[in-house]
Amino acid sequence: MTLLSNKVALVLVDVQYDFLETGTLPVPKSSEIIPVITKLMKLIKDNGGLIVATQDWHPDNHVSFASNHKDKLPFQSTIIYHQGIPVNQVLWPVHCVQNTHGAHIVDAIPSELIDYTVQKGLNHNVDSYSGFADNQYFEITKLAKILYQNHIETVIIVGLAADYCVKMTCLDAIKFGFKTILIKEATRSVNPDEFDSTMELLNSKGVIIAHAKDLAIA
Ligand code: VGL
Ligand code: ZN
Repeated sequence: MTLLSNKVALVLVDVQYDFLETGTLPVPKSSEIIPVITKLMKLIKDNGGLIVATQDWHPDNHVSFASNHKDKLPFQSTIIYHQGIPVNQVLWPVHCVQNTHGAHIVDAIPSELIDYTVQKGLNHNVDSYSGFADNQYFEITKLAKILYQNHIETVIIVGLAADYCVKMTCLDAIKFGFKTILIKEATRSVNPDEFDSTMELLNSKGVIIAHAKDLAIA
């Protein structure tokens, strides 16, 4: 189906220890995607493509951590205020704290094939699900610039978690004008019940939901 060319970038979203089954914010069956991603990375590199990894990289006082709110538990929601604007925020267990093992991109991913790493979630006042921008679009990351400067036209997105950071990265990739492909076998949801509805929503917004075996070589 899809023809790979040197105008393609593979974007690895948050493939970090805290999102594995053994992490602090476990995504069910997440480790199953690692071999699929590794194979895709080799395929992309063999065809001259670019590989960019995003990395959730929070300070320990981050607003998304339930432990930083009085009387709140992980997976509850609350209203936070960012620059005076009320924002609905899901509260999470402490995860991906800067310079901890949990924030490390998993070692089974061949790091020598990653061209750029884009960190996100550094501002403690606002969460950042998308690899392109924070949740309020107050600041963008360097991801769009990296892709534009490398003349990328198509992005293939994989990683964790399908219903949060992968979803928001796909939606922003569409907004930034990229042909956007999500590989179904290379992503998993925090809430497995939301997987199918997330795929339907992304498809309705123009994201191509593809299978790893659909990727052919130009
Ligand atoms: C993520 C919740 C909080 C993700 C990151 O990578 O999907 N989810 N931080
Ligand atoms: Zn996070």
